[in-house]
Amino acid sequence: MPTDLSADWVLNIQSRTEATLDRMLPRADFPPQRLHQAMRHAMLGGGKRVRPLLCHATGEMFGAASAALDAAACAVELIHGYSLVHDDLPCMDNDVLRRGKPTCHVAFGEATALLAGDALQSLAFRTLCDAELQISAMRLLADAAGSLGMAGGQSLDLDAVGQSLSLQTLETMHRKKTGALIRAAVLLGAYCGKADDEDIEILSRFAATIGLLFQVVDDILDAEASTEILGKTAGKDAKDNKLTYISLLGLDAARNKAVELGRQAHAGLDHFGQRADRLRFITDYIAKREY
Ligand code: GRG
Repeated sequence: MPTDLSADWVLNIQSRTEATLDRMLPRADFPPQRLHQAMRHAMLGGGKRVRPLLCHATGEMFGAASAALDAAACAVELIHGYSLVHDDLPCMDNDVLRRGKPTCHVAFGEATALLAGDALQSLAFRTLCDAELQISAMRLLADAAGSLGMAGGQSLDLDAVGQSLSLQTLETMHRKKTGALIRAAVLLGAYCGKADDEDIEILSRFAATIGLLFQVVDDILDAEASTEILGKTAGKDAKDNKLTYISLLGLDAARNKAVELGRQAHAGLDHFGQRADRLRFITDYIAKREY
């Protein structure tokens, strides 16, 4: 697939996601206005929309209807948005900037940001109901977001502060914290297209691989930024000395691991031939992203 066509496709899905979220989110002037403004602040006007891209790319492989894909893609993105709002709170990472804007609690206060995250999560499931997707899609998203998925991964991350982790434990945490939602994005697309069990199994393995790739690249970018900005030793998170792939493996080995995960992800798509070209493009986009 020519790269420029894929780049156009990415822009198209990103703007389609923005427009669909804009329609789904309650209007800012509808009461309770402050809560609705906070939800819109968190969701609109930023983000790479990696999860919607994965959902659409997978669904298109199986000829899924675009309305169902819009709903599924936005449902995953709403869960992602909620997780970022809560992750930025003072009781978690205490971040002041997100997607180039003040974080939700900085703009609207802590209590409203907490509620906005809660309401975004509810809206995600409401969105799946509207699309009349099967119960299995709701179960998939609920499992990915809950205590055995993303929220559980965040809990393991909190428990790990100040501890020395093995590579295996670090990967278990990331598989849950970021990997579970990435897997849900891919599989929701497959569900929308009624993919068969064998294809779901292959896509599930592919999604697990790009979930780890996403995290290794994130750690590399963080390490490079903290080394550049603060002149810190590579491997420690700029804020709280969190353990990362860099602190466990070193920067060069982490870069090699990213290359190897990218190779594994591509190999996992061989089964689908050219149909999976968009997923190949997104894999490279995740591997080579610079922000
Ligand atoms: C609070 C329940 C709860 C969970 C939080 C996902 C998560 C768990 C926290 C995010 C913390 C973080 C920065 C993790 C690194 C990987 C990650 C998810 C980065 C942000 O995702 P991107 O790069 O962001 O897809 P955009 O803004 O492009 O959507």
